[in-house]
Amino acid sequence: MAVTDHVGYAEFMEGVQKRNPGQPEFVQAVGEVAEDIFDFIADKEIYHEYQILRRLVEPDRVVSFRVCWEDDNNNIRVQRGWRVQNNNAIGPYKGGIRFHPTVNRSVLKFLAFEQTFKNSLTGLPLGGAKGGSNFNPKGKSEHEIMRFCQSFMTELYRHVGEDTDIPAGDIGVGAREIGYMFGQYKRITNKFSGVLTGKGLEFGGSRVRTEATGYGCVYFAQNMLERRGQSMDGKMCVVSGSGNVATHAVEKIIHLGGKAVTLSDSEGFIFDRYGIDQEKLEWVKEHKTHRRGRISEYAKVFKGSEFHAGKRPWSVPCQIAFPCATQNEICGDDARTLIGNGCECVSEGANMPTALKGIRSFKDAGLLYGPGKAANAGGVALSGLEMSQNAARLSWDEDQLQQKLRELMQGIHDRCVERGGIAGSDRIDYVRGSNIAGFVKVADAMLAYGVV
Ligand code: NDP
Ligand code: 2IT
Repeated sequence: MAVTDHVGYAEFMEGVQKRNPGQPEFVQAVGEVAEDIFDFIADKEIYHEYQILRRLVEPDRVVSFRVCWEDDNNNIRVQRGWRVQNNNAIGPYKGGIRFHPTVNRSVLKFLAFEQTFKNSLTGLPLGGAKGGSNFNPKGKSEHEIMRFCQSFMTELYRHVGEDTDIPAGDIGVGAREIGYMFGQYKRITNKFSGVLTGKGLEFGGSRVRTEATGYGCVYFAQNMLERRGQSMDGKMCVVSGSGNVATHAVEKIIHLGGKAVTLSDSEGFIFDRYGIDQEKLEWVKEHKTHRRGRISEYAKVFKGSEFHAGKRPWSVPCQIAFPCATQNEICGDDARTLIGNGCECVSEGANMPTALKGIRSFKDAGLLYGPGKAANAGGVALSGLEMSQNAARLSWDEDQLQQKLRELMQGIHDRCVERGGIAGSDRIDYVRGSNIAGFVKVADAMLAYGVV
């Protein structure tokens, strides 16, 4: 094959911009990864020759479909659904489903792209995908949620399967929604298979899957700290979000002796000067998951806490920050505020919560900075273990799975260290480490397949 002219990073990104108009989140995610990959493959002609990066930024397919459902007042409602199957070089497509009004093609393409690197980094045989809908679950009745999930699966079922594509939860999709979708899949196909992960324990779900993302992202912080001879003990922690990832991050912070003082949702954040203990956390879980309440209520229930409407928690001084809500929730100014207040470590439970300017600030300040594709990979890793259990028709016990989660997070951390060393320093660039480690496995599998 002829030696190709190398396209530089700037020219490559210009092409990505041009081919993906109106998709800022996708372009942002590609830009962050491509910078490191260009550097890494500068002297590796084969990756250029086979256009590996150019192929990785073009999803294998994007399926877009209509989702019709009937609300409680018998109005016909129409939503848009998608499944973005980014890459299946190292395993079947795998990634969550998000129900949120901000969901669009750009958001799902960024998430599916990130997922490809994240899943590779886990060391498990999982490709990358993401799906979802612009459906807003807020304020919907139980039956409306059920009808929507069933209608969503009525189309999605033809694109997924236990060896093809295995969706799971994400924002707005938890155990309840997975149950409705699994029930509909089973009904349509007459198959009981591990087509979704995050299932209830009664029908093939795995222990520890619910906790895995939040716990994993605190383990990742702990791993980064331990490498510097430090621990979580006594550390002041600021957490955003109050959903699955945030609440389980707080739980693990408590287990490891840290002090979590904030939680948030789309309306603002609460600050609890006494710290969020297990009892208060149980209230939050019940309030957010079962009563679908707002986090502002926390300040009315617990003395010593206050609610800050319309604000994010990054102005609260802390040593460790755990962004666990959504993308781009830490902008450049927020990052500078965190650094100015003495923050030493950031571990991302959410996907791409830090904007590019924020990442640059964290790197320049030498923070221990664990990007989402590494720090929040515990969730999908446990999903991988749920798939293994389903395939074997077994269910592993709690202790075994808790131990496996710790090992998986340590493995992910160590792969970042292996690829992310900074010359002339003992510091690690976890962004570069995760991007390169995630890339190499996928790229080498793609080389083995030839031009497909
Ligand atoms: P949940 O739906 O359980 O919770 C989401 C939380 O984030 C809620 O508190 C929500 O507030 C808040 N939030 C969502 N969107 C916004 C927004 N646009 N602005 C401000 N706050 C917002 O989702 P998860 O906890 O599962 O997911 C949180 C993050 O973690 C996401 O980035 C997700 O992609 C990522 N993640 C999740 C994994 C999982 O296993 N669940 C695995 C890996 C990553 P409100 O209630 O007001 O909407
Ligand atoms: O972003 C993610 O990694 C998830 N939402 C979990 C995906 C999964 O398949 O468990």
